[in-house]
Amino acid sequence: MAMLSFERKYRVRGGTLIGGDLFDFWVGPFYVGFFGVTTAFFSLVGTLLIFVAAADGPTWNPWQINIAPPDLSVGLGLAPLKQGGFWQVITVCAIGAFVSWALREVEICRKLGIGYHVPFAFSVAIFAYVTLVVIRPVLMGAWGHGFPYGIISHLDWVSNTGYQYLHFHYNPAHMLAVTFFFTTCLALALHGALVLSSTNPAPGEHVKTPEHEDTYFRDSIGYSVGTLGIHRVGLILALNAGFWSAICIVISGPFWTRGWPEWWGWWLNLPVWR
Ligand code: 07D
Ligand code: 07D
Ligand code: U10
Repeated sequence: MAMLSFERKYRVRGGTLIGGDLFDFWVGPFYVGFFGVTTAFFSLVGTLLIFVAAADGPTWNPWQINIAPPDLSVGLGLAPLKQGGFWQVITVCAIGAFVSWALREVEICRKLGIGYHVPFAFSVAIFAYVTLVVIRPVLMGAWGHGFPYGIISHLDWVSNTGYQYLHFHYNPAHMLAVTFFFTTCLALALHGALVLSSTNPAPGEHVKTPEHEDTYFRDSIGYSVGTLGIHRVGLILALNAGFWSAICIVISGPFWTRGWPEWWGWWLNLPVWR
């Protein structure tokens, strides 16, 4: 079915979580819905506040704009706008926008009658972000532990935070997260390559079947996970990358305050070496 005639068929009312028919319409290609309105609201207000806060700073160089969280001395209190308050309101807007976007995804899934896999996956990214700017700062007792909003400044935060624990590569959850990121790339490269190799043949050649794809991996590594299976594998790998990222940062500070190399002391102290 051509895309446009399909859209005519499914673009009917219903499936909304909230607001009934109120915002149940499309603007051009975009479905709106109650959560489209809240997404638009939070992202507009949040972006506007980034500009207002930047106007207060020393530069309009997009790389150098920096909107910092409050000083650690503010603890978990509210700060004046220009001393971290902007960061706090922008954080509320960001979470409002991300969560609204996820719920808008849910409404679109309900309209289509498909599973909630996409909003679930996006929720893991939101979880990583909320871990960085809410969960970990709350556990450590100050909003000042959140990362600053700025292209270069957030990199400085990652580096500084890493070195506070001496050598972040020794964080075992960071190892898991990094491994999942690398494996996700490997899996996507293999999958993209395999699908193109069999379904996008040279001119004059036949398109091959999923059996060809299965057989390629049986021949090369002795096992094929299958054409549906590879998508499960991909999703599980990618979700684990985000999940273990959140874990690696939330344990740094709230649950482990020394250098990460020291954590491996348990290994050196195993009775078997003595
Ligand atoms: C390709 C989908 C499209 C999304 C894009 C990002 C903005 C920000 C706002 C000037 C894969 C849009 C960017 C809206 C502009 C202002 C105020 C997604 C794709 C193109 N980072 N990070 C980047 C964010 C964190 C780290 C780039 C966001 C943590 C490192 C971009 C967040 C830590 C490096 C960016 C976030 C961290 C980057 C490319 C939120 C650990 C790089 C991102 C909300 C996770 C790389 C100069 C990309 C770079 C980079 C955005 C959080 C580390 C500016 C929105 C605190 C080490 N990050 N980041 O392609 O070049 O993502 O930086 O959590 O090297 Mg970051
Ligand atoms: C948080 C983004 C969420 C995004 C959302 C959506 C918009 C809209 C609009 C485009 C989680 C945003 C959308 C704004 C845009 C339009 C229209 C994703 C998030 C909700 N590290 N490290 C990680 C590696 C080192 C350190 C994670 C590698 C050093 C710290 C990942 C290396 C030290 C932290 C990772 C390496 C160090 C991390 C990041 C190599 C520094 C974190 C991915 C090869 C000296 C962070 C939760 C992530 C983390 C994190 C990889 C090196 C420190 C596993 C490969 C040794 C302090 N590192 N790292 O989390 O876990 O994505 O954050 O050396 O905080 Mg690391
Ligand atoms: C996959 C796949 C597959 C496919 C695929 C894909 C995965 C099976 C079949 C998809 C993959 C690709 C296309 C590949 C490329 C993708 C990437 C590399 C990922 C990264 C993507 C990007 C960088 C693009 C990001 C772009 C985005 C997010 C779009 C930006 C959107 C907007 C600016 C509009 C958003 C819409 C909203 C908020 C809802 C509706 C709102 C409007 C239309 C705006 C108007 C607003 C209203 C009417 C509401 C009123 C607003 C109010 C009241 C607020 C007022 C506030 C005031 C303060 C006044 O597996 O194979 O193929 O294709």
